[in-house]
Amino acid sequence: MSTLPLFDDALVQPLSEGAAVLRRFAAERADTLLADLQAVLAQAPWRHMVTPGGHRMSVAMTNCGDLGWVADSTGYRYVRTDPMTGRPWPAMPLSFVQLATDAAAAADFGGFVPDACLANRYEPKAKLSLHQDKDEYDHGHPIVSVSLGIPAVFLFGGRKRSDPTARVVLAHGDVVVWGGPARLHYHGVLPLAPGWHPAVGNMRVNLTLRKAGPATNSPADDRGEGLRRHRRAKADDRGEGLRRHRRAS
Ligand code: MD3
Ligand code: FE
Repeated sequence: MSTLPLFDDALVQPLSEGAAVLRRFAAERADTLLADLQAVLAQAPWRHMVTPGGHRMSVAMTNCGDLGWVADSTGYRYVRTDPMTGRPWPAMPLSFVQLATDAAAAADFGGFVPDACLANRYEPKAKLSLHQDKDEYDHGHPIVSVSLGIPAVFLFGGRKRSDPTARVVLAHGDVVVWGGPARLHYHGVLPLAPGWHPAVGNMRVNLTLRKAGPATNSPADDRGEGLRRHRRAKADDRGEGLRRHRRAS
């Protein structure tokens, strides 16, 4: 007996092994996601973080969930408390969790449950330089990204900064899932062109849903510490600082 597909295959565009664009996957949920984001912003407003190199990021950011990504003079990391308010990050809205789990499943990553959402706000000219996402505890989990508002040109490279990059336009409601071999690929966003979207105005918002921390309250905690130690040893073997490749300028 046949089953209905969860998502139209024609709207799935593979980018590389482990990475797929799900065109308009979040379109019908966009208004709910945006309303839930407004509630997050009331507790944890947009802010421009400053990199360890002293550069103010052109993209404004905030977080929700158990862990939030921050940049400051000492580096890049996930923390439980918003440094701006001293309070825990707002809870992750159920609409975000549901979207992440559904999109990951449609891209064949079943059982994905995010514990962190980094929200990015692009105003015209804002950009994100080529970087890898390496601050999460276990790179075995995928990242789900949701684009809302005016379109942006996304750059998708390879495992080395010098690898060639493909350009992909990401529009309102598009979802991208990055896992497997694509998880550590370099990527970035070109400076945003001016535009207008009826639901979002003159900006682009990107939600990145992540599993940033170790599994908790389970024997997997022990496995997790073993994994962390293993990775540290590997990085030492390569004589490579953990943060060396991350978000340079
Ligand atoms: C490819 N954000 O927040 S989302 C980021 O559009 C980030 O705001 C971009 O890069 C944005 O770190 C791109 C797409 C994305 C997220 C994670 C990835 C692409 C990725 C991890 C590995 C490879
Ligand atoms: Fe990234």
